[in-house]
Amino acid sequence: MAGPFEKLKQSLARTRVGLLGKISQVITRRKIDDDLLDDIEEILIEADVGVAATTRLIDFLREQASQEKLTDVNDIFGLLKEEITEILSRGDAPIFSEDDKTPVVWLIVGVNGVGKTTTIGKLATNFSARGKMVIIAACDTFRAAAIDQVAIWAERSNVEIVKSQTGSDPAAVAYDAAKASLARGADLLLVDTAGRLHTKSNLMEELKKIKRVIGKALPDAPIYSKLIIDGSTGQNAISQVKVFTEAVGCDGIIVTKLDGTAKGGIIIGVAEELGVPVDFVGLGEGIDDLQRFDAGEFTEALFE
Ligand SMILES: Nc1nc2c(ncn2[C@@H]2O[C@H](COP(=O)(O)OP(=O)(O)OP(=O)(O)O)[C@@H](O)[C@H]2O)c(=O)[nH]1
Ligand SMILES: [Mg+2]
Repeated sequence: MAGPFEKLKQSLARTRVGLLGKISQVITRRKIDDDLLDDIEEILIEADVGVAATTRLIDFLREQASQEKLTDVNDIFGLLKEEITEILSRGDAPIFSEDDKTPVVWLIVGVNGVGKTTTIGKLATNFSARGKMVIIAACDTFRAAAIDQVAIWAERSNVEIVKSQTGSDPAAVAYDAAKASLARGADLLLVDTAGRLHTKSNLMEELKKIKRVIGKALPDAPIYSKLIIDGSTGQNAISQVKVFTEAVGCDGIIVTKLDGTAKGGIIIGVAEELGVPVDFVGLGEGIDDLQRFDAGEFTEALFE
């Protein structure tokens, strides 16, 4: 079986072709001039790296060229790798902090179908394997079958779940789950929420209410909002981060479905533009297909 780094490399294959494959095509036997930088700029934009990060990368290459640190086209990769690692590192943060009071709460939010529930299953498995006591709150009471779906994940990862009926108030479920986490001495409460269009303000209000209610039940507990982004979304991810951040904050993002997309460059765009840390990446539908994000490793896998 492939190791985690091998898996990451395989998952990034299409993104790598779209980004580095195209760059290697344009640099063949060409000298470093504005034309070449324009072509690289276009490739970065097309690969969903975003305007801010692309500008930064091109400016960096131009500056290196003017200082004659960049004279050979083949050095372009090394320099890009260095600067991309730098961009992604700014978003690197610890998952649990030493002085967190438990239970720590992770409010898992994001638009429809991005992989919130699946990611909760993966996280529950991951953390309980590391000896943390995890409880899941089934707060997607909106979509029929959502409660069963998350309950299956709870069973697979062997963690407790607090749930109610479809149609019941998600904030009430959140409150019960928060109280249960405290009573049982849980380390982590993972809150599954209903998918919502970030443009629907009433649904965003509901999320705020869930967060508020948990804060009442657990006045000392840190409540982190983790935004799930579908890696194949492209530039829309930026506005999703902005809107969710306005509603409930955004303490970290988890980028799913990086396997099979050519748009993985969005991670670089989000890190540069919004400075939000990437906590994990999702690389498949299975319970083990979640990896802790590491800027150096990610760039290494992207460039190999
Ligand atoms: N390939 C791949 N598929 C994924 C990944 N994460 C989730 N999925 C799939 O994406 C689909 C939606 O996942 P869910 O976890 O139900 O998404 P959700 O955000 O909870 O959806 P709603 O609750 O309806 O908003 C499922 O078919 C998952 O198997 C991933 O990292 N890679
Ligand atoms: Mg869901």
